[in-house]
Amino acid sequence: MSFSFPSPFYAMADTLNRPALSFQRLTQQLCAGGVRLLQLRVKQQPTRDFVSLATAVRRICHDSQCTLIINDRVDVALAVESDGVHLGQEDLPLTAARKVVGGEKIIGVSTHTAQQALTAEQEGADYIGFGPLFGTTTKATGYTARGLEQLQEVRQQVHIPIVAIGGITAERAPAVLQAGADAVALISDIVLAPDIQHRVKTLLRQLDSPKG
Ligand code: 3NM
Repeated sequence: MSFSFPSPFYAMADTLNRPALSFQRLTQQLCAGGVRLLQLRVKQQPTRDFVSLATAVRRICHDSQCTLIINDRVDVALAVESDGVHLGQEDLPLTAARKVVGGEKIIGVSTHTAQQALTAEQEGADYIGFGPLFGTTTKATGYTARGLEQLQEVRQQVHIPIVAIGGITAERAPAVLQAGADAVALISDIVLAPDIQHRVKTLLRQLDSPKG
């Protein structure tokens, strides 16, 4: 069965090393703002800590009917019974990940070129990430900004849902959907906002009105 995003906002729970902000608190604020799809992006934590905070985040998401995707780690996704897992180009290859998690879990793959996008689709990804769409300092992707035109080209070539990522703001988000993305992922614009819940609501309003 083909997958579709439950929301055009794909939230990313990444605390960006803000010591005052825990993953749990961030997830609570995102869900309170109306998030229905969230990736837990944990990069520098021992596996035990990742599992323990993923368990807490899973509970919050479950209570808010929010789909939870775990970044990078198939084992953590299985352990906490998340809805899915998101893989980078350097992580477990898609076909291997599918063998491990079976057919039920959502698998998304980060892609940066049309070729990577096509490969991910052929190998059975449920959706792809495409980026960096604009300039970003949040992640050193090794790729220049792809821009809306490349997004449009990828949209013409793949049929699975696309979440665009990288340098997107609430104000720019409607144009990204118009260029063919099914969802937008934002980190710094949301996580660094003084009032995260309010910023989420602003974004969701922008995405609701076609012209932003
Ligand atoms: N992946 P911000 S860009 C996590 O291109 C991530 O695959 C990217 O953060 C990719 O919204 C990126 O702060 C960072 O720019 C997105």
